[in-house]
Amino acid sequence: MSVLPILLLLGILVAATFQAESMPTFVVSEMFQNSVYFLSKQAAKFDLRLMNRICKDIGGYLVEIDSPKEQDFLSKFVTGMTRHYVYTGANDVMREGTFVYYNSKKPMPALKWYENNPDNWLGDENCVHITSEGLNDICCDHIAKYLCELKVAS
Ligand SMILES: [Ca+2]
Ligand SMILES: [Ca+2]
Repeated sequence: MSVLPILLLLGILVAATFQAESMPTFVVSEMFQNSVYFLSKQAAKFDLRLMNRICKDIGGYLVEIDSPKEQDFLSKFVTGMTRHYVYTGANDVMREGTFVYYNSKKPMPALKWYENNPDNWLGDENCVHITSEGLNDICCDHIAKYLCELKVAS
């Protein structure tokens, strides 16, 4: 019996493992106030816990928008960068209609929503992505990109 098929299979397994463990890469924003933002280059099935973990691995957390100015900055940063949804850390998973940030658990302040949103469409929109015209609530598991926020010492 030839060992070639076994070697090929091993090669595929090694390649798949390498792929799964390779670090995601990011596009980095300019500094805004005391933060820089990392936009994931790869789109992947979103998961609040997993993406916040990845953000933590690089020293940050899933983005928490604290002011209309910060929203404006981020909306400009991601617009034109990608056709994918860009998730934030905001969600109303725990309590419908009450948006909080995943990492800090702090409530999301009053920010600009996209027209007629949040609408919890089909009763299943508990995560929040950035659009050029405001925030929109969507399902938590789209294939999408996400933003990490890293605090920079002032
Ligand atoms: Ca909701
Ligand atoms: Ca919506």
